[in-house]
Amino acid sequence: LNIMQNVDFNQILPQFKIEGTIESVKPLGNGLINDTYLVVTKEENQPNYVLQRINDSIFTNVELLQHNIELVTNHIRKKLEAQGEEDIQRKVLQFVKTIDGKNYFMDKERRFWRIMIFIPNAQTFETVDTKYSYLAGVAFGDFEQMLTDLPETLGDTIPDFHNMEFRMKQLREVVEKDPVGRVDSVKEILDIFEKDAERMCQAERLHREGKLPKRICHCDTKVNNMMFDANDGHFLLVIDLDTVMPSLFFSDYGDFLRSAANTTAEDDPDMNNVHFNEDIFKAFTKGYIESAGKFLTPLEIELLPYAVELFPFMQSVRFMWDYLSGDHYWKCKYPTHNLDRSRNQLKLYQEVCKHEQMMKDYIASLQI
Ligand code: GN1
Ligand code: MG
Repeated sequence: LNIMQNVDFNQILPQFKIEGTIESVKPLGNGLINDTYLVVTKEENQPNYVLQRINDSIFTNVELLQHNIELVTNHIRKKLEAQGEEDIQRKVLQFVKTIDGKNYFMDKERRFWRIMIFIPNAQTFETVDTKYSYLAGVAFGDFEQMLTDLPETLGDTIPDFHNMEFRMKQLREVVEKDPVGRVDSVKEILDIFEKDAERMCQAERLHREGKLPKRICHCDTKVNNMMFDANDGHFLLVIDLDTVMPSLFFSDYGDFLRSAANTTAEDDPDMNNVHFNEDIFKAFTKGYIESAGKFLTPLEIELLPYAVELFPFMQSVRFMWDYLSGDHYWKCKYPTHNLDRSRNQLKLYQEVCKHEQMMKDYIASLQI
């Protein structure tokens, strides 16, 4: 096998109980955090695999991370079996154990690896139309529903991950230190953050007051984390389970619209391209309320428009934090990549805010 990015796959792959003869290993997808490879086997009747190097500077507790994922996938698999689902292999991720029976492998360089079975005949999208948005809405509601009775509580893979108060604190700390001297150039943006910070932190306050529960969410519901059948487009499964953990329930709803209802990519440097797509909002919301409406509280439903505003705002703050820190978190292709991402998400936030009344009216119309 070839050696890619200084990785000797011959050291890693034999550690896992994979079946078939390995033909090739090549990079897969465009994740911004982990490195992902497709492992192709020669035999027709053997699966292909997805090998991932877990970014352990972000997921510092790999043991907990993999434990969470195992609990979640096992739980979903049981539910699907009980429902008599026939296509289980394509409806939930299946991780492959190592020869020692573990769900990850640490190599000599202390790099962490995991393998899952490749989902055949499936596709992901970077953008969605209204039909897929509607399906995604139903799917995320169902996904959360299946996890409402998970018997064990999941650990916080990344503590305070979607906690807006924490994200503001992180930002303020880096602004204070200004380690790479970029603060002066972004003062105007920082002022906008500060102006709206208190309003954006209302969910954490409501949680502290006991009014808003934290339950198990996916916490990374970008469009490209869902898979659909390659032939007829029916929804298959939710992937990228790294951040499945207790969070505010409207997390997944808000975060999906952050990527799906943006009329351009999250890193488009031309802010004139950034608008909020009302039709995508409506289609997704319809699907989500149809499935999740059964278990959301009235307050959670009331806060849905707020969630659509919160996620681009939070993402803008997070990208800015990384920009001011010197770009250690997200992979960057050029020096102001994180700055462009931050400006893009701030513009999206401002666009969403203009649609607040429309969102409220639409949600109210669905519940009648
Ligand atoms: C990261 O791993 P990926 O690319 O799906 C990030 C999300 C951000 C997203 C922005 C663990 O997701 O929270 O919304 O980038 N995941 C983590 O593109 O920080
Ligand atoms: Mg992803």
